[in-house]
Amino acid sequence: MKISKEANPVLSYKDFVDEVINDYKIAVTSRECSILGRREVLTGKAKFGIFGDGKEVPQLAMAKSFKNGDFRSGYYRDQTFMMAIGELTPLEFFAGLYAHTDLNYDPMSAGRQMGGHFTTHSLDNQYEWKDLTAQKNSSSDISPTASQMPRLLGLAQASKIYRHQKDFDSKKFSKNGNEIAWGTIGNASTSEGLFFETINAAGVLQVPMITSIWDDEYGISVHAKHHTTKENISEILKGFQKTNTKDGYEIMEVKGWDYVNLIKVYEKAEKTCRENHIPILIHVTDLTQPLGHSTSGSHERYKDTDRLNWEKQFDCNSKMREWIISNNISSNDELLEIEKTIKKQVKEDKAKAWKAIMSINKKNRDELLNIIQRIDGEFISVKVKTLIDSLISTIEPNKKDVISTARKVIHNLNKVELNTKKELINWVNSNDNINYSDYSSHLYSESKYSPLNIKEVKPKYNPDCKEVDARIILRNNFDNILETNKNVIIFGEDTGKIGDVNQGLEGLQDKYGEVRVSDTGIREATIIGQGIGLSLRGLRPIAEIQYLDYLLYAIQIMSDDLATLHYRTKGKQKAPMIIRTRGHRLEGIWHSGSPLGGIVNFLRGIYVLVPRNMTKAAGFYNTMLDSDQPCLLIECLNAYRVKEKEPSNLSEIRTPIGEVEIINPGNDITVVSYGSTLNLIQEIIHELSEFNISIELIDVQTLIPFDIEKGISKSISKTNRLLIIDEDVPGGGTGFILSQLISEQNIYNFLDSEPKILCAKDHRPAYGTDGDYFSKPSKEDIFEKIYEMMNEADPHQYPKLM
Ligand SMILES: Cc1ncc(C[n+]2csc(CCOP(=O)(O)OP(=O)(O)O)c2C)c(N)n1
Ligand SMILES: [Mg+2]
Repeated sequence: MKISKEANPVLSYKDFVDEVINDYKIAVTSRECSILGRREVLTGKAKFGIFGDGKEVPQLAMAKSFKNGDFRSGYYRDQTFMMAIGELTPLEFFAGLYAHTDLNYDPMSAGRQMGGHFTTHSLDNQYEWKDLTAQKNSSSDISPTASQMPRLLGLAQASKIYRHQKDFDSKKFSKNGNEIAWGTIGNASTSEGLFFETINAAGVLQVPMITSIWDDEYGISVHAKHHTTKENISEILKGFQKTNTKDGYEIMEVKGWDYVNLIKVYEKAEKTCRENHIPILIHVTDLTQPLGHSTSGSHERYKDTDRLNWEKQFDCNSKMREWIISNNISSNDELLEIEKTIKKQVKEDKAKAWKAIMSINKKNRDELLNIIQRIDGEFISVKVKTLIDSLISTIEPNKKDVISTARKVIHNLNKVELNTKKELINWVNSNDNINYSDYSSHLYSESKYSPLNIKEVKPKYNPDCKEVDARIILRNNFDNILETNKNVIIFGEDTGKIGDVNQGLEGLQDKYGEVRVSDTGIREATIIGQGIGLSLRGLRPIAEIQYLDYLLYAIQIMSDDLATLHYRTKGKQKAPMIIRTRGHRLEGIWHSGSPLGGIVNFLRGIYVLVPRNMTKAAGFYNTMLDSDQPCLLIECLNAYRVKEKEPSNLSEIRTPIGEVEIINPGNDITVVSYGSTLNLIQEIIHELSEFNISIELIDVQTLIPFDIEKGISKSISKTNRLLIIDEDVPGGGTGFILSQLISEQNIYNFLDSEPKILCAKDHRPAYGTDGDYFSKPSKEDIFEKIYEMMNEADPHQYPKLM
């Protein structure tokens, strides 16, 4: 047998034996990591473990066909694959298990993710793209089952785009679109909608995507009979099979312990997929879970004796071992020797990983004790002494033990003035910086491309400039973008042929072709997944979600995947996509929502931009495309046909991020709002002035990040009154704004009266003009609320209205 004909056309018998033995060593190493990893959790050194045992052999086969430039999007069982492609060592495996915060030890997430969540580094230390065609790539795993699927679609589609559209800048990302996106998923996770949505979309798009299903018949304790019709996922997906006349999938099935056939199947799949961009599904059956699902329980609770016995017999590593001996590739004694050596090596690596963490923690502890022990004895209370003794007796302290002791000691020295106490406080503060960097950095771009570094360019207007429907400004701006930024592609429902439902892209598919401006199926989660995957491979997608109300279908993947990506890789991957949507006030429950409270809270990690008009929106698109930060941009649904003046410098305008704008200066009340509601408020400013009320109206413009220069509190320091208005439910967007103003801008001292909020009713907005009027803040509501605040301030001049 030749293991890999393609890679090794003249493989000698010795090379063949070496390759098999090397594979076996990887399988044994991986298994040993699982066994020792489980023990580390059960003895309390690590918190949680979920390992790759029972799935080793198919991953060796997959790794053989995985080439430079390819991408994996998988899940927590793939440690053997990561070892086989040279991206995970046992030392790193244990460093991850112990949550080492140094990327040099845990390159997967610097301790931010639990073990079993793998990644490779796409960015160098300056946040520039590495040459992804010269390395094997894995997108960063996340825990929600099947959530690796949406981005897999985009990773695969990038190859198709690079192959067919040559003017994209593909140097670091693709060689003629030859790269495959490899997905892995557990059998039970195929029950998720995200799986089916992705499989269908990849079939439609015909992208180079190979999805392997690791089938061990269970999802934790739940058997396949509760998960999958006919208990067989490849059987029920047969309708997707390609025929002579219709595009579709190649579907393959193979036993997970059958080393030889696995290699053959993967080689065949690779060739078909890489050359012809045909999506492939490989159903790998007969897998086992020898150590149980995770460290949280044991599988003896739910598998019967027959099943447990079968799993022992069909353990893929044991079967591979049997095959090696029966084919005289090696002997039992030789294999025993190999296994012994590996066990010893893994044990040593485990010890090294632990020592690396402990040496930092012990150094911290010694530094702390050195300071505390210099505090004059008379100030050491019994309580403080107990704290110190407890820390000294903790043989293997974690960071928390050390810092929490330091802080408690400071609490107990509250009435004492001492130089050593100051030293102690300084020590804690300096650790705060380190701990911030270890646990809280990289939520947003920290590179030189951060949008916060991009300067505002204001729109200019010719003296004879005409007013146009605002959508024209947006369309002309997208035209400029597509013309000048070759890596931008725009897609969504009704985005291509008709140029979106509000014609902000009218005519642009004709001008730039179907690759650059395209229609998608109705599948919000995978529209976002496409965007994530494409941007992980250097494209600049603008993914359109037709209405803000339907963002809820996509919010899970935005929250779990996109929003955490840069953070969970500690800056080693980025997906600077733009999510374009339209929302706020129109008609009916599902076309006028403005659920910003949910959005801003779910999407920390993604900028949330809420332009009040299309000129502002155009400037935001331009700013964000100069940056490397993902964002959600919400256009006002009722503003496309409102007239706006068209700037003469459209392609140059840049709307600043994190800056509020005072759109009406005033003295009595600071009124804060955003999006469509602003226009209503603007419309009553004149009426208010007739009642001798002057409001300072502030457009927040960007909810995340929020008012970095603290413009709102400056305004409140002048007016001493605050009213926040939006059209979200109570406690939604307005709650977020108020909490920002209290915690970041300390507005309490500036206020002469209670801060007020005006927002929509608790329910979704009812349909029609009247539904809108009685569900959301109306002009009369706004007027009365403002007047009421003036009445409270000066009842004489502003007598009660009603
Ligand atoms: C959305 C979601 N629901 C539930 C879980 C908890 N969970 C983690 S793994 C798992 C079972 C997955 O089984 P399967 O896909 O067959 O993979 P296996 O562990 O068997 O390899 C469940 C229910 C989760 N991580 N995400
Ligand atoms: Mg399973």
